[in-house]
Amino acid sequence: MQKVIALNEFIIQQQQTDYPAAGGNFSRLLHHIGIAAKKVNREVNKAGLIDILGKAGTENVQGEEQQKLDIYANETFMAELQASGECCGIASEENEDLTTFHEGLCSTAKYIVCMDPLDGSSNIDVNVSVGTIFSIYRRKSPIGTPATREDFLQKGTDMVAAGYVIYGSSTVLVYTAGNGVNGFTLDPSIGEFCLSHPNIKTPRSGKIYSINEGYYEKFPMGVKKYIKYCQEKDTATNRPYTSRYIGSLVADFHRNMLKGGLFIYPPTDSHPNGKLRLLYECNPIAFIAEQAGGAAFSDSRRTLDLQPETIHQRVPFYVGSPEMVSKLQEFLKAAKDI
Ligand code: AHM
Ligand code: MG
Repeated sequence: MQKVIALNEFIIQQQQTDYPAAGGNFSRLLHHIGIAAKKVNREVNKAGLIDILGKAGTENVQGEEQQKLDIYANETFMAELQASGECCGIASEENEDLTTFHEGLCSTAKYIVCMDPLDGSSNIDVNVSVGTIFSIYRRKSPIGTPATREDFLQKGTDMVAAGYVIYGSSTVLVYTAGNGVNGFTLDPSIGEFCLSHPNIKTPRSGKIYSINEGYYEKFPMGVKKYIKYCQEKDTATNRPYTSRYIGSLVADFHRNMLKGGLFIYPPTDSHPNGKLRLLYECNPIAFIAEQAGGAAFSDSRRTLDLQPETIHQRVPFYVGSPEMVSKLQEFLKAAKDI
């Protein structure tokens, strides 16, 4: 029988080989993220059977309508992170302010977490895949004191780990701790995330471009020209490419990372700085992309090099196969967009 490696076992093994002196704090944090993911998965899977689908009748800090599952996922991840005793603060898409823990179990916690508990949740009512995105940083302020804004406004290059969970036809948890990317599929029969995608590497180029073309008229000229380039026939470069856009970042990125492709969310009329949030959407995805051999840019800058200014800051985002990212940048430069 093939040996199954469960997420917890994998984390402990990695800790022993990569960080033999570590005390297990980080492993415990990831373990609790896994528990929260299983709880959210359970609710996402029975959506439709119980009264958890649909709008909650409230808005989040960005004026976006909250779905009931957004609130459930937020509360579940917050509770598990606190219960781990390893998290001293959380920035969440669903919370206007930071949440900090510095007493009791969390008095020695050294990690802060930025998260989008349920990304793409406007798709949930129609059974489209949604996801959780998270990033983990070491706090800069002294342990035992309330975490500060500066603890959260760290550059992506300071990230300790990042991951996402995709609740799709199967549920997959993908994470990196800066030493490659690994994916674990939830086996519902034993309730464990099992290693299914070891050492993920993205193709250097691909045939998929992902962008909401409904906003075409308002895109920067370089993006418009790049889309036309994707659509032109040229056998030498495998064009025309295929357009695939789910409208759920985790699902779009996951597909492109495995198959080769480019995800683009440029500035638009309604979102002049781009729609996606730097701290808990772009940076974790950028870290995973780079660890898989891909690239991630926000206009001319490497996303991970940006200095965050606010918790809910939005940036343009181009992520995927490295040769496709470079090609898009050529078009942006030629059109003087960047
Ligand atoms: P959300 O965090 O409110 O769910 O919004 C983020 C989502 C991403 O998953 C997706 O890439 C994007 O919004 C889709 O936006 P649009 O509908 O403008 O194409
Ligand atoms: Mg989101």
